[in-house]
Amino acid sequence: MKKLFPFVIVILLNGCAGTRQIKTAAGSLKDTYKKDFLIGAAISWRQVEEKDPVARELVPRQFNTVTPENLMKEMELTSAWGTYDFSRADRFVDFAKANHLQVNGHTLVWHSQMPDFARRIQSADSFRTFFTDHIRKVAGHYSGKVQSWDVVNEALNEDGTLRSSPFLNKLGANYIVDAFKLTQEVAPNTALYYNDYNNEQPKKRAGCMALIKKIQQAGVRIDGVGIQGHWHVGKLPFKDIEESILQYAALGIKVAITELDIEVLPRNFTGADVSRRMNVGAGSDPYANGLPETVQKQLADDYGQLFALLLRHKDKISRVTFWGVHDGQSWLNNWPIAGRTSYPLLFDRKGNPKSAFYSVIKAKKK
Ligand code: 9MR
Repeated sequence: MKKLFPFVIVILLNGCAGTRQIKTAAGSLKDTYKKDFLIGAAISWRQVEEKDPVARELVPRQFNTVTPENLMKEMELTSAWGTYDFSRADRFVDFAKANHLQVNGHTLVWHSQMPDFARRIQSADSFRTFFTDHIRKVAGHYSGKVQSWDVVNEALNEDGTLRSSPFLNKLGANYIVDAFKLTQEVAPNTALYYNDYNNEQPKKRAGCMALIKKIQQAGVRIDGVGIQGHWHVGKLPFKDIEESILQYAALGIKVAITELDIEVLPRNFTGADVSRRMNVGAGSDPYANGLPETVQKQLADDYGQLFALLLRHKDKISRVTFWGVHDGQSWLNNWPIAGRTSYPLLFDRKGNPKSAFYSVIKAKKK
């Protein structure tokens, strides 16, 4: 009987309450990785409002940090010069506090999702006023309430040069240093990150390293770099990821995986440039009726291998955040083609753990 004891408990629990108890028996990500790094998820307004019952159950149990998927972006906070509405973002912060979750602010400076009025500003002086006021206002408002900020998001091209944007074009190449300096002044106790996709790739990584060094040489604080981690099943660049962790950490900063998901649907390019789209074609939504076992397994293997790699470098990693709580919420259902059925995360649409979830748990136990 002694030997059978744990099995009996699991069977009893399963018998009593169906799938809910299977999840409990499977363990939790945040507890499994509690000595290694934070485990997070991006959450939506609907989830903050607690209208997504699957997320309501999973978020407090599985994660210890959250990122607002959209709620703190420029366009969400201000739509007219000098006017700010923090009500929804504040509700997000309250939700995090009530559920004992840390918060990563996302994001202060991004060329996408800018309010129309800011896009229309012609003069460089006025644009600088908008830029300065925005950072002071937003980072100041959340000082002491968010543990980290993605200060600048996606400022680099694939070849490592600076991306053409209203920020670069109106403020010049030093705007990134300025952004970190302004944030540091109003949020002295918040960890400051530069965040991008594909910055594990050698050319973009070199540009990212140069950017980080430039900030440091200006005597301005930068605490970490975010590698977003929008990867594709069967094609994870493990070698580049490992090399990047080592190189970034050698600059004296932490590395976070900030927007992790693994796409299983066909796409003819990599990365996460939201302005890129693909046309609907034959076979562009192949798994509308379910994910084949072979792909499910490949997804699980990729996730397992990735977490094993991250664990080897846990001293350099601060956080791993998934870009969504469950498959039903993922942006990949609507990008780069709207209305597809994607399966990039660890929990399915009903909140049940997938094979990939068990691989991530097992990676720790090995
Ligand atoms: O997941 C976000 C989606 O809901 C938005 O429509 C989209 C457009 O701005 O942004 C998505 O999040 C992006 C993140 O803010 C920055 N890196 C790429 C992410 C996926 O596009």
